[in-house]
Parts: sequence; C-alpha cells; structure tokens
Amino acid sequence: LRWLTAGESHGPALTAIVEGLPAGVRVTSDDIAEELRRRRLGYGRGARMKFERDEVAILGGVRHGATLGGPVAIEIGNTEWPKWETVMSADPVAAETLEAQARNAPLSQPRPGHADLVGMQKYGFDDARPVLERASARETAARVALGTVAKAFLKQVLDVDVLSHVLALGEIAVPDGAPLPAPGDLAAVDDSPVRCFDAGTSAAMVEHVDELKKAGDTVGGVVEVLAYGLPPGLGSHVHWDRRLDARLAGVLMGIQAIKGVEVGDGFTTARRPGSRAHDEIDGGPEGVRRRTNRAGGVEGGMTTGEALRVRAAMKPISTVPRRLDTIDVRTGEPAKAINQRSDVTAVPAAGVVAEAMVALVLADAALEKFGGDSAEETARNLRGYLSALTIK
Ligand code: EPS
Repeated sequence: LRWLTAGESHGPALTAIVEGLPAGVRVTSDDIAEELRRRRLGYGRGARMKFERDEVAILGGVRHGATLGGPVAIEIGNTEWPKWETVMSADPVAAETLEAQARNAPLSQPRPGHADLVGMQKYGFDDARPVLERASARETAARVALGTVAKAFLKQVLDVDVLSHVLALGEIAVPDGAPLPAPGDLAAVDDSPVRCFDAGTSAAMVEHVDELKKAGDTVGGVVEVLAYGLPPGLGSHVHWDRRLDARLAGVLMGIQAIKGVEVGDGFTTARRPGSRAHDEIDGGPEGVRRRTNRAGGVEGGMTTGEALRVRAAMKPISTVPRRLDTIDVRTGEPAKAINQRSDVTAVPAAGVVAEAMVALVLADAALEKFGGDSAEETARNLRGYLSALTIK
C-alpha cells in the first residue's frame, strides 16, 4: 500500500490517496464521515471543532459503494475556507489586499515545542503561517479518512477489529490491570467524553481538563490501539524494515505531537526479569495459546495471533494559552509565544488517528502476505494459509 495526504489547515480541502487495495472492499462516504466524526469527539477540544464540518467526497477508486482496485482518492472540504480564501489563496494576491487582512498578520513569535521555529529556519520564512498550516493536526483528518478504507478491508477480509482508548491524560491514568475494551466496547469508549473505558478515570480526566483550561494550560497523555482477530505471521523477523513493530512505531511517531511508542508492556518489560517478561505457551485442542499477552501480540516482528496492543504518548499541545517565553524572529527580542485558539488536549482524537495509522500498516502487511486483486482473492489466500498452518 502507498498513501499520501496534501492540504493546509486553513486551505480549501485536505486530499488523501491510498493505492494498492484490492477491488470489492465496501466503503461509502458516510463510513468516512462517521470516522471523521469520531475524530472530532473529545473533551478539551477547541472552538473550531464545534463550528467546522468535515465535508467528505470520494473522488476516485470507489463505485457504488465498493473499491475498484485503483487508487482511492478522498477530499475533505474545510468549511472554514471562505474566511481564509485570501490569506491561503494558491494564486497570487495583491499586497494591499493581503495587508488589509488581519488574519494575515505575520506570526513571528514561535511556540516552544511546535514546528514553528525550526520550520521557519529550514524553509526560509520569518512568518510561522506557512509552517504551521501544514504542521497542524488538521491533517490527521485525511489520515483518518484513509484509515476508514483500511479498516473496512481488515474487517471484511480478515475479520479484524481495530479500536483505541485513552490510558492517561496528564497524571490521571487508568489503574494497572483494568480490563481492556473488546471489539464490542468501542461505542462505550466513544461515549466517554475523553474516550476512556474506565468510568472513574474518565470522570477524573474530565475534571483535570477543566482545571487546566482554567489555568490556561494544556495536557498530553497516552492512547492505546488494540487489534483483535489478526492471523499469526504478519510482518517478518528476517529484516529490520519488515518487522511489524518497527513499522507500527514509525507510523505512530508520524502523528503530530507523539513523542513515544510502546509495543505491549514496552518499557515495563525492561524492568522485569525474563521469567515474568514473556508469555508462556500452552497447546491443546484449542490450538497454540499464550497465557499472557505482555508482548502485545508481536514476537520477532510478526503478529502472534494474540491481540495487538500498541501505545503512543502525546505531548501537551504546544499552543499554551498562558504563553511561553520565546523570541520575535524579526527583531531577536524576547517575546511571548503566539497564542491562537487552542485545544486543552487532543488526546482522545489522537486515539482515533492512531487507529487509522495502525489499520493502514496492518492492511499493508496483510496484502504483502496474502496478496490478491479482489477482496475475495485475498480472503481465499488467507483461508488457504490458515488451513495449511502446521502448528495451530
Ligand atoms: C490545530 C489548531 C486548531 C485545531 C486544529 C489543529 O485549529 P485553529 O488554529 O484553526 O483553531 O482546531 O485541528 C483541526 C482543525 C482538526 O480538524 O483537527 C493545530 O494547530 O494543530
């Protein structure tokens, strides 16, 4: 699979293309709109999420609700565009017209932690607008749209469910050993205002967001993505860039504001002795089973057949309303950082984005293993592989 996105935060639209999916995967613009709606959920999001709509149009690769086998192209219109038509115009605009636009005032006080400063240095700007427009997490809407198609493929062809939940928001964390959401629990997770499956922790997280909002601050957290129903053997141990965990870590780190990734028990495993770090194996009529799933469903860079479990740590949003110290790059003088509208947190949304990225990697790995130009062919190849497994 190959996929790309284009578009700026306040541009006319985001565009996303995924190439390499088989024909016959059922997907509609309503399915994509529903996933985009989930991404907009989340207590602690800013004003824009309330008034902007995501306008979805499938521009190619799908006919009468099913993929055709060619590239799938999706456009997500920004309903905010009329306000930005001049400032973000692709074609040249007269200098007087631009100067008359308050929105076009140069942003020369870079936010610590944001792409602003190094982006200006690297691309040769003294205004952060051209950097922040693409660095913005608005772009994740395009990835969620692509993830919808990948999830449809995984569900319809492999019967794999991908879901996520929030494990921590700042210092408020789900207690160790709390039950993980199963595929049927996604609606319950989405019903929590912070997408946390543990009701008590969810309420404490909401309170924490309120406190931080009052204090003019922002907060990060940890999300976990789970995938149920994977066959053993996606990915490979034979080469570093074919290891599934490496590929998952790469795409999760590629989400704006993600600073750390764990597979299974991750860093906790490093503090355990080997006798309590690994997942002991049982046989029997049910087939091969691991007693625990500390590894998070990946051993040797391959899916084991147990639930996949990966976590991503998100830093607090770098547009901090109480304004951190910085400089004005036009004068070199000390200044306070840009403060635009800001979310207190986007951790609940990051879970939905992480689901999309995990789904794309899993779909890619499944297509490498099973191939197929039609969904039916991929399904047939999967059945053949499962029935021929010598160790079951
Ligand atoms: C974002 C800042 C906010 C968010 C935006 C991401 O936008 P604005 O500066 O226009 O208020 O609302 O997220 C989205 C628009 C979205 O769809 O997720 C940022 O700087 O990353």
